[in-house]
Amino acid sequence: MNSLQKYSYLIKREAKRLGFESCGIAKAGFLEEEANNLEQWLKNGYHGNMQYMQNYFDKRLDPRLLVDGAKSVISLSFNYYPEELQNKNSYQLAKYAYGEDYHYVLKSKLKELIFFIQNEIGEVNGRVFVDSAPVLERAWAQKSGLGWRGKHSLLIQKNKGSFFFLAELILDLELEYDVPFKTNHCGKCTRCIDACPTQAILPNNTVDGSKCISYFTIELKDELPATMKGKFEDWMFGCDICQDVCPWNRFSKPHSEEKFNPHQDLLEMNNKDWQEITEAVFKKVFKKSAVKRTKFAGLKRNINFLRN
Ligand code: B12
Ligand code: SF4
Ligand code: SF4
Repeated sequence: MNSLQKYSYLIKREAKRLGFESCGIAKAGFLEEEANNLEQWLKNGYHGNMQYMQNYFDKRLDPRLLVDGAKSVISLSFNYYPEELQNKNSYQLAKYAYGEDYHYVLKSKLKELIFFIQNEIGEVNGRVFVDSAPVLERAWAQKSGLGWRGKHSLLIQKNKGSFFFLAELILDLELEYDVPFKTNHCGKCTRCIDACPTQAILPNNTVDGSKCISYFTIELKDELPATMKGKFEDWMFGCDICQDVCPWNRFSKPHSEEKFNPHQDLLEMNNKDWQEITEAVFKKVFKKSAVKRTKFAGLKRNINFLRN
């Protein structure tokens, strides 16, 4: 085993120990194939009011502009599929938001991973990323061999489905690179496209973010548009429809991260409980949750939209 292979092996072993289910490595460089598509996506206004998607265009396409001397992008996945689902007679919350905010939970694991690398390998510089940075996370995951992009645009793995988060480490360390995932296993299936209640999934593996229920219920700070009335089914925060109908998700297994377990009340609450929710209950049920980002008023806005 040469040193590149040895370092890659050690990193993957430690990532697994920290709870990451998959870990793949790609050579850092310019994302040529994605450049035109990203430009087109923005030109078409698919980002809606998510202004942050317009920022750092060049950095988003090249991790070497995010980390000096970057050589490797390490992509990681972390399962969030819950053991128990919400009451059926209840407004729905996206499954990723049941427990503690994943940005904090995963960031601390990524920091542990980078400390491990610095201790085992030596002076390595790098940064950790989860979701909010200008990194095209699914493109890197595919390049690192983790899986393919479904028609709903999310990353899917054959034996695991798609209910996992993605995260990255960008390092100035050369490593052994995995083979990009080249095949697509959606075939003729169009279940996600057919099931999306707002027709946000376009025919070319692209999602018009400005039409997605997740965008409306989480990202949009203004009033919800009347044209969307009656289209959100029961979703009050995020939306899992395109993943729930995906046949690959029959392989989802419950996660084992205690911090992602929901407050018991969250599972038991029904529509009436949600309609009558007080700020005190909101604070209790969503103590460290990503739902706090919409604030109490945001969740109330969404619930009222589903009600009236
Ligand atoms: C912005 C964003 C959103 C937006 C926009 C969604 C989107 N699909 O872009 C909104 C708010 C709607 C959203 C919703 C959700 N999100 Co989100 N989101 C992001 C974020 C921050 C950036 C994504 C991005 O860069 N979009 C921009 C476009 C340009 O990217 P793209 O889809 O790759 O575009 C390509 C295609 O459109 C294609 N294309 C475009 N035009 C054309 C034309 C042709 C001809 C062809 C062939 C291709 C093509 O090329 C483009 C460039 O590669 C990422 C985190 C990150 N930093 O990457 C998380 C992320 C993608 N989200 C995630 C999740 C979990 C969700 C939700 C499931 C949450 C929920 N339950 O409510 C939903 C799923 C909705 C869906 N089906 O996409 C996870 C996905 C994990 C996974 N397994 O893939 C991520 C990776 C966060 C994370 N760290 O885990 N999200
Ligand atoms: S998350 Fe819901 S609204 Fe968004 S693309 Fe998927 S099915 Fe459509
Ligand atoms: S529902 Fe079908 S088309 Fe959509 S991502 Fe899953 S396999 Fe692909």
